[in-house]
Amino acid sequence: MINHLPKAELHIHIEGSLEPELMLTLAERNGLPAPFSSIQDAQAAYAFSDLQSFLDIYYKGAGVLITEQDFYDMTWAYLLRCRAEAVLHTEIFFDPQTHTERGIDISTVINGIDRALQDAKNQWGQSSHLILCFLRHLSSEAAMETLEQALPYKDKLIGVGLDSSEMGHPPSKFQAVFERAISEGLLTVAHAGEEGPADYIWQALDLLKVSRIDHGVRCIEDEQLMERLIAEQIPLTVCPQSNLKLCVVDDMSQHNILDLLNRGLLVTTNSDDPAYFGGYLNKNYDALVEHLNMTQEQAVQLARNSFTASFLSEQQKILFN
Ligand code: ES4
Ligand code: ZN
Repeated sequence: MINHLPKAELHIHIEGSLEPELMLTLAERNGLPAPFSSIQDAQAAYAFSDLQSFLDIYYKGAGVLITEQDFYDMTWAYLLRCRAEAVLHTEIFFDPQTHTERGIDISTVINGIDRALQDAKNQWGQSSHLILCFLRHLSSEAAMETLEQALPYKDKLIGVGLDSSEMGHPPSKFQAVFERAISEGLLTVAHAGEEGPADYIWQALDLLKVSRIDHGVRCIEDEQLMERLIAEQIPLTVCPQSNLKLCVVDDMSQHNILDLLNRGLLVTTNSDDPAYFGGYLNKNYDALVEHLNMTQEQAVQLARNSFTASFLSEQQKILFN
């Protein structure tokens, strides 16, 4: 039943949907050394101890993406998953700096992803938005430069976000960049409270003016913050399988997502980097049923929240609900 529930996905890094099989195909197509000698080797390497240990492998994997067609093929594979899993709407993150730092033009990245989104929309009505993420381990100047490079493609973007290594890179570092993005009419989100403290969630809200918090599970450590998130119905895009694989939680049975839901927070469930964390959106719903005894009603609430928390217009939300 849950697998067929109409859902939206609000936290998916498109580079994190690059499966080992396609990675090896693209490496060969581009005449590059394969990041792994086999699919089995790749899967064996996907044993992470924290966020950084994952990011090191994730950026290496993204190195096989060279041409516009590569970005198209990666995005297309994810969109086929959306169709198969009743993900009627998806808001996709991409990391341009992972590619521009390697000499790939931002137009190659955006045009490849966008062409796949348009084809899926035309072929089966797939709804989607695209969110440009800044890498927070790089400088705020580099983020500002990336924003400038992206502005000619502004019409293809709904907003900007902040991802990569959280500790030591607080939201405050990017306040000026986000102010500029907002002045250009872009919405804002940020990863906060995944590994970082609750204070980073406050900063994301107050300094970056975010509409949603990505992850945010450490909000539970700050009761005043909890009350604000409930009162203002600020969405959290929680990623259970990601939190397990990156050791944010020791065991899925200890995940706080249903506690947050029951307290009245607007929480959603998402796959984050499905090729690396062992599954797409339905796998994340299934894990909550298996390990947290999630009820049918709670699953329906999460699915409903995913549309409520989306950047669809109020009119579009009515059509989906
Ligand atoms: C990410 Cl799980 C996670 N956290 C922060 N940045 C990311 N980029 C891709 N996945
Ligand atoms: Zn993420």
